[in-house]
Amino acid sequence: MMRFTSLVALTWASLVAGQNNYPNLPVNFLQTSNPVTPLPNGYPWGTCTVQNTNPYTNPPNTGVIRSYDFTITRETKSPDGFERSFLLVNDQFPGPEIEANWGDTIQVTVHNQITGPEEGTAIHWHGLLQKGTQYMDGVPGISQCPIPPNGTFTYTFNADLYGTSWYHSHYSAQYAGGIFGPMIIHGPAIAPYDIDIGPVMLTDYFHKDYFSLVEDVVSTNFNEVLQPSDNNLINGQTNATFQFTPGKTHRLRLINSGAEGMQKFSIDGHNLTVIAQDFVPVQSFSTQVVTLGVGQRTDVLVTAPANADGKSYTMRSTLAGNGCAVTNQPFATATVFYNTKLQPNTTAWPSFLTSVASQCANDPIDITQPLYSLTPSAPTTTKDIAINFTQNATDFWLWTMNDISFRADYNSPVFLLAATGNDSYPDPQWNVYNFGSNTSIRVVIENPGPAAHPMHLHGHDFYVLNVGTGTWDGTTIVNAANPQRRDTQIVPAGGFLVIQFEADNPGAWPLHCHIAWHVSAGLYVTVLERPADIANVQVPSIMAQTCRDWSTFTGEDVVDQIDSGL
Ligand SMILES: *[C@@H]1O[C@H](CO)[C@@H](O)[C@H](O)[C@H]1NC(C)=O
Ligand SMILES: *[C@@H]1O[C@H](CO)[C@@H](O)[C@H](O)[C@H]1NC(C)=O
Ligand SMILES: *[C@@H]1O[C@H](CO)[C@@H](O)[C@H](O)[C@H]1NC(C)=O
Ligand SMILES: *[C@@H]1O[C@H](CO)[C@@H](O)[C@H](O)[C@H]1NC(C)=O
Ligand SMILES: *[C@@H]1O[C@H](CO)[C@@H](O)[C@H](O)[C@H]1NC(C)=O
Ligand SMILES: *[C@@H]1O[C@H](CO)[C@@H](O)[C@H](O)[C@H]1NC(C)=O
Ligand SMILES: *[C@@H]1O[C@H](CO)[C@@H](O)[C@H](O)[C@H]1NC(C)=O
Ligand SMILES: *[C@@H]1O[C@H](CO)[C@@H](O)[C@H](O)[C@H]1NC(C)=O
Ligand SMILES: [Cu+2]
Repeated sequence: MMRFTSLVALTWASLVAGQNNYPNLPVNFLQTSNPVTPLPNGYPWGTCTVQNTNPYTNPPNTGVIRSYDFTITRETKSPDGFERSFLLVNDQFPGPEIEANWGDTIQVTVHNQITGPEEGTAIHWHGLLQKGTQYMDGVPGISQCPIPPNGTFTYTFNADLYGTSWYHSHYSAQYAGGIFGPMIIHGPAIAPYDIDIGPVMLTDYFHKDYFSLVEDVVSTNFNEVLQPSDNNLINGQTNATFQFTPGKTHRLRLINSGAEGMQKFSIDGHNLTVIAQDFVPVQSFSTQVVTLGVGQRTDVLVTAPANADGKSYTMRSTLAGNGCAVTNQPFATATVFYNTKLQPNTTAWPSFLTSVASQCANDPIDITQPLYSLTPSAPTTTKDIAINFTQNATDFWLWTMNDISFRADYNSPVFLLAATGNDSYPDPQWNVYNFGSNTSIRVVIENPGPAAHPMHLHGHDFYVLNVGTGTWDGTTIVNAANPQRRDTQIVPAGGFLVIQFEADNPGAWPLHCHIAWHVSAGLYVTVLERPADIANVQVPSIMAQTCRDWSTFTGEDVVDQIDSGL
C-alpha cells in the first residue's frame, strides 16, 4: 500500500496548511446553517441572464446552502407489479428531488446502510462542473474511494449550471438498482412559461437486480451480453398522471435516467418547444418528438391545443428500435388531463412512430444553437479514440477504447493521486489520457460497430463539432461560430462524434458511454486535464479519511468487483 501511504501523507500536509477545507467555496459557507428559503426565491442570481453571463467563467454565488440527507438501503418494491430487489435513497423510487438556485451550494450527506450483502457506494451529480471541488464528482476510483458500509460522506459543491439534471450512483451499475433521482437548478428565464411541471424521468426498467444483470452482461457467453429491459417507466410508474391547465404553457424537464435504452418522447396532439439540452439553454425550436440517450435531458415547453379543456391525452416514451435499445416492452405511457378524469383515446403523431422506428441518433445538430454563444478556440491537441467490442484473453466480452477495456482501482483514485503530484498511472487498464497543459482539447470518437453510444464527459459541457455516420472528413464543423454544447451526445452506429472543450477545469474527468452495461464492460477513459494545476488543489481531509476507511473495509472483506467498477 505504498501509493496509498503517500496519498495520505501529502493530503495531511496540505491540510495543516489551512483551516478551510473548501478554499474554493464561499467564505461564509462554513458558517451558514441550512436556511430554508422558497424556490426560486426571486432572482438570487442577481442581474445574471442567459445572454449576459458566461456560466463557465462567472457563475453567481448566493451564499445559500441546500442540505439533503440520503440514507441508502436495500429494499423490495414492485412499482410495475413485479416484486424485485432495489437499492434506494430514503426508500424512494426514484430518489428524492434535489432543488437549488443557480449559485447555491448543494450539500448532500450520504449514509451507506446497504446490507445483505454490504457494498460500497458513491454518488455523481450529473452535468455539474465541480470547478474547484473536483474531488466531489462522486466517481469511485477516479475522484474518491467508495463510501464503505456504515460510512457517511458529505458532498459539498456549487450549483454552477442551471436547468435540469439528475444524480446517480457511479459505483458499478448500482443506479440501475434504483440509486438515482432528479436534480433541478433554477436559473434565469430562457423563455416564458406559466407552470413548471418538474422532472419527467424516463427509465427503462429491469426485473433482475443490478448485480445479477452485470454478472450476465460481463460474460464469456455472447448470448448473455444483451439483457433486454422488462418495462419502461415515467417517473417510476406505469401510469403517471399530469394535470395541465388549458391556455397555459407548461415546462417539462425530460431526463433519460435509464440504464440502456434510447427514449423517444411525445405527447399526442401537442407540439413540444425545446428550450434547453442538458444544462445548455438553446434557441427554441418546435418538434413533435424528442430523442434522449441515457444521461441526456431536454427541457420542453408545452402549450395546450385549442379546445383542450375537458380532454385528456396520452404522453408516450418509447424505447427506440433498430439497435438503440434491447427490450421486451418498449412502451411507457402516462396521461395528461385537462380538468377531467376521462381516460384518453388519442393516437400518436405519425412523426413519432417514424422516429421510433428509424432514427437511432439525436436530432441533427445544426438545428440547435446555444443562447449564450461561444466559439471554440483552435484545438491544441486532437485525440482519435476508437470504440470496439472484443473478447479478452479469458474470453470475456468487453468494450474497448483504443483497445483498452477500462477497469477502476477503487483504492487508488486517479484524481487524488494527481493531487499528490503523482500522474504516472502504471496500470494500462486505468486508461488515463494525460493532456498535460493543452488549453483546448479535441476528441474524435470513432464507432464502427453496430450499436449507438451516448457519450458523456464529466466536468464540462463540450462543443459538438460534428456527428454522423461514416467517418469525419477532418474539417467540417457544424455551426462553427456557435456549435451545440452539451454533456452527453450520441455517437451513432457506424459513425463518429467530434467533441472539443476548453481546458478550464483541471481534473480527472470520466469520458464514457452512459449505457450502464457498456461502462461496466469497460467503455471508458479518464481525461487528465492540467495535472500541474491539479497538484495545487487543496483536497479536504474527508477524501483521505474515506480512502483509509475503504482500505480498512477491503482489508477484511474481499470486494467482488465483477465489472469495470463504474
Ligand atoms: C504513483 O502511483 C502509482 C499508482 O498508485 C504507484 O505505482 C507509483 O509508485 C506512484 N509513484 C510515486 C512517485 O509515488
Ligand atoms: C398505477 O399502476 C399501479 C400498478 O402498476 C397500481 O398499483 C396503481 O393503483 C395505479 N394507479 C392509478 C392511479 O391508476
Ligand atoms: C455495519 O454495522 C452493522 C450493524 O452495526 C454491523 O453488523 C456490520 O458489521 C457493520 N459493517 C462494517 C463493515 O463495519
Ligand atoms: C404544431 O405546430 C405546427 C407547425 O408549427 C402547427 O401547424 C400546428 O397547428 C401546431 N399544433 C398544435 C396542436 O399546436
Ligand atoms: C376512440 O376514438 C375513436 C375515433 O376517434 C372511436 O372510434 C373509438 O370508439 C374511441 N374509443 C373509445 C374507447 O372512446
Ligand atoms: C475490433 O475487434 C475485433 C475482434 O477482436 C477485431 O477483429 C477488429 O480488428 C477490431 N477493430 C479495430 C478497428 O480495431
Ligand atoms: C477479462 O475480463 C474479466 C471481466 O472483467 C476479468 O475478470 C478477467 O480477469 C479478464 N481477463 C484477463 C486475462 O485480463
Ligand atoms: C497535449 O496533449 C497531447 C496528448 O493528446 C500530449 O502528448 C501533449 O504533450 C500535450 N501538450 C502539452 C503542452 O501538454
Ligand atoms: Cu455504449
